[in-house]
Amino acid sequence: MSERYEQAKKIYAGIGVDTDAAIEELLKLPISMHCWQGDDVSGFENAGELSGGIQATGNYPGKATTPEELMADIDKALSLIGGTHRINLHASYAVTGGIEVDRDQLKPEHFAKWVEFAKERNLGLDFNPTFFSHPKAADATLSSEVEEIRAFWVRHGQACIKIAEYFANELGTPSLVNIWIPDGLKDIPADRTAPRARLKKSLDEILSIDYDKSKVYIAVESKVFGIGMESYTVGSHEFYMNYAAKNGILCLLDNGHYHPTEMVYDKISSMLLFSDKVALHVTRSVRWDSDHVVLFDDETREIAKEIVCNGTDRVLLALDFFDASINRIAAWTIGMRNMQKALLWAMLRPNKELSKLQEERRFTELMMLQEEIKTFPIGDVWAEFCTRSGVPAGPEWFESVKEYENKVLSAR
Ligand code: RNT
Ligand code: ZN
Repeated sequence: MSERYEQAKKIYAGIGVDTDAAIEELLKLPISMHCWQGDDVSGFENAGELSGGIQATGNYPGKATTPEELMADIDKALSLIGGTHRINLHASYAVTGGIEVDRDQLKPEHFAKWVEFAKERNLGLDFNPTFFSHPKAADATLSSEVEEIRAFWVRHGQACIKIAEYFANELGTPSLVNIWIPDGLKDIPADRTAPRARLKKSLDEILSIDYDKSKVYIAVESKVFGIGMESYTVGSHEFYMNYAAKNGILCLLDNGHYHPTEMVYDKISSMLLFSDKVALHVTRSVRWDSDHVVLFDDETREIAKEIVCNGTDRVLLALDFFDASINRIAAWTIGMRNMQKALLWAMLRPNKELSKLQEERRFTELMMLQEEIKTFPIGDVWAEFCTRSGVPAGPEWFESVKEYENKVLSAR
């Protein structure tokens, strides 16, 4: 143990915080790392343009274009991120050996390579049906007025549940299936109800299949608007919050998906008073749902505080950003490490004491203490966490990313 850590440990002990306990907790706290930062949400289907009103901007060289490349890049990133991990996959990342398999025909076998990858590295897997970047998603998916198209996407949703069940069985850890659809309208709708009624029916049909609820968690992700769908989003927050509550499934809150002053960190406690668990996509939106890399900023820290104070086992935590303008492996590493730093920051607060000050309305003291601890030596505790998990503690990790870029990425 470093001298600096020993010092920091004493300083935190002075406010009643056990740094060793925090490090131990962080080591066990899984974050689901999204595979799609590795290739700008392209997937392996050669589907062409990314659609659905989401956009990855930039064209930094060396993007992964095959399963082997993406897996190698994930390995590189994971070698620089301490603690416990999960990988969050999208259906468009099926490994079909060059054979075209449409989304409604996807089977567990098309993800066997990912299961093998996860097993070898002791990772959990989460899953997302891909309701975008597909010819049948040009107008609408689960809310489509064209019965054949709606039925196609229902079958896709059902296929994905079966794949997640396979993940859970193989890996011995539950798998989260998150449903996000891009359905919406550019301009003022004449009828806001009909598409939502069809979405409701489609979700009912997806959930009607037989699956093990202790192994597969299903979540629905709302959004306020998307590019090209500025006036109306079928899967709005109210729609999904009500749907999830009534049907015993989960809500997934993406902090890029609300009005700019509406904060996800303020929603978590409310969700958890009515539901056993909540799922999150942590991202950073700059002026819109731009999916910038997660930073160690106020918003991320407040989200982390809610996770820690409400129970880390009640929040299914995933990241969701895709920056194509910088080294993609560094983007993953920075975002994951920042999420972990924010969690550590939250664990290093004397949360019970602070809550007591609030309950007793001792607001002067509360402000004083919250501000004082901002300059406590969290960096030394972070370095200890990194050392214990066998990853570089400081900016030196970037050297190995540069080396990988020179050797591997630049040869692509
Ligand atoms: C889009 C949603 C969704 C996607 C991923 C790729 O706005 O946030 O979660 O980012 O499924
Ligand atoms: Zn999201």
